Amino acid sequence: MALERTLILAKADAVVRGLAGEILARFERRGYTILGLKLMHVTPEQAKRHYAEHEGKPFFEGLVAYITGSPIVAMVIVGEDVIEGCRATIGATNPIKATPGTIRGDYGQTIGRNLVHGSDSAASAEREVAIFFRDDELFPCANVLGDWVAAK
Ligand code: D4T
Repeated sequence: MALERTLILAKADAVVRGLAGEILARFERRGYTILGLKLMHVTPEQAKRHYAEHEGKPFFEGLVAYITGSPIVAMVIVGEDVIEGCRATIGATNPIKATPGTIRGDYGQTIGRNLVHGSDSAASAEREVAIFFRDDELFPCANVLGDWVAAK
């Protein structure tokens, strides 16, 4: 077990459909701690940094347009093995393959509108948190066990 943090995005389609609260609630109910939370407009520069690994792929331009086209809700969440836990709650990338009970399995139809992002490794999480949050936008707080969780 490791105390980790992860970047979660309730993407534009989730916010437009009024599902940002439902998505946040799923992580809260697992007992994870919210360290940062904001509604924001993603710039093309932030989107390209975030999805750098997909640059050049056929879906890249559409992905950038989708995440910059309407506000998203970004969150930093902390917990024991939170990266794997959040990805399990989110479900498979393609909603049609996602298990019912997961966010994508319950609310998604297509891979191009899959509602939510979750970091896939500790290294990705650190890189991605820095794209979306300044240090002073993260708030240390007590977790479910009463332990103090630092912002870094
Ligand atoms: P994110 O990054 O949004 O949490 O998704 P995943 O980690 O589950 O999946 P990913 O990085 O492989 O894909 C990023 C993003 O690109 C969209 N996508 C992906 C797409 O529109 N068409 C595709 O063929 C693929 C592979 C969906 C998620």
